[in-house]
Amino acid sequence: MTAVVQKNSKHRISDSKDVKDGKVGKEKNSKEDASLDERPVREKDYTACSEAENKVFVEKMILNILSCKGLSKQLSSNEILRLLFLGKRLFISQARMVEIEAPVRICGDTHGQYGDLIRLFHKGGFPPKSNYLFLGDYVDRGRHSLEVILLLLCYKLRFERNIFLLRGNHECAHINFAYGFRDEIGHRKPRDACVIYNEFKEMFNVMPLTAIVGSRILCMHGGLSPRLNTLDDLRKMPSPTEAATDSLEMDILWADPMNDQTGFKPSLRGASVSFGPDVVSKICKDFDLDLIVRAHQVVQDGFEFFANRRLVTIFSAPHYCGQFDNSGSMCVVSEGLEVSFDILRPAKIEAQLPRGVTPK
Ligand SMILES: [Mn+2]
Repeated sequence: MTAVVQKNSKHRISDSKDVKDGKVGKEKNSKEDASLDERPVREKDYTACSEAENKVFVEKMILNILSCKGLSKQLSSNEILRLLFLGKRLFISQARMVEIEAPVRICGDTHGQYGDLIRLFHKGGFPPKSNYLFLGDYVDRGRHSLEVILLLLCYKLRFERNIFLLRGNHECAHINFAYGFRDEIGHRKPRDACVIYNEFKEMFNVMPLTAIVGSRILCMHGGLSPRLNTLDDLRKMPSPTEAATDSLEMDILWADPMNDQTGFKPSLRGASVSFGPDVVSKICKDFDLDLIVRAHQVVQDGFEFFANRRLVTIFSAPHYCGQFDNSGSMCVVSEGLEVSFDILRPAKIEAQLPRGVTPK
């Protein structure tokens, strides 16, 4: 695919090492007769773990999830809560707009399609062999949201400078309560569903919303906003945030490009805005950018350009929901900031499912 961006040497990863305290751990209802291993531990139990102990723990969780024998059996509630505690602590410590070096592979929506996530890694290389930036929407719709978000979280914890996870609009509680994730937790961890769901919500609220690759490629889940005036607006976005209506955060998570319009208009989704090609051109010029990469919409080939190749939509869930025959793709950004695409054709049968799930 054509190179659309140019080289820039000022690549830097700006993750702070400062780790602020997060908090996790709600006492279980005492009437529940949980075994010691299954009982969620208190915050002090997590914070007492050394970095070395956490590393061994995360490596074990990666192997457990990849073993595909069924996450409900492989990961206890306690282990999930410990991962969420570590994830929240890491996201709080990092910049609101993550600044990433190339090369990196940028992925769009995955939506609980765990088998397809594994196909993406088989194609692109499992972390840390390749660097990744995911643009959100890990949960809802598909049947294996827990595997998708927890595997990605484990990789983030183990290789924090090789994989970056942005938040999508489905990482918002009012959405994932209604579109599958809350129900999946309820079915698979019924006894601890409330506390697990609440900890996911708190972690999602502190995930970063934007990334910039090589100072030239701006990335987010949804799109642009009339409230966006400088890159510092993105660096200074509030955290935690529930991305309320009529806010910059909401537009970053929800907005869509729209042909045949100029400027911003209310979105046909009934939330946020849509924006014309002129908005993309102006932002690229004003912010000195070559390309905007976003996700959020199903596109037939897995990627689709807009605004004279100044914006591209990436979608990484092939055969979406079992109802579309779309391909998925990854946007491959080379060290010299050249852009190409790896395509996943829709598979009839979702590969490597952890449990006996009927083909979509
Ligand atoms: Mn979305």
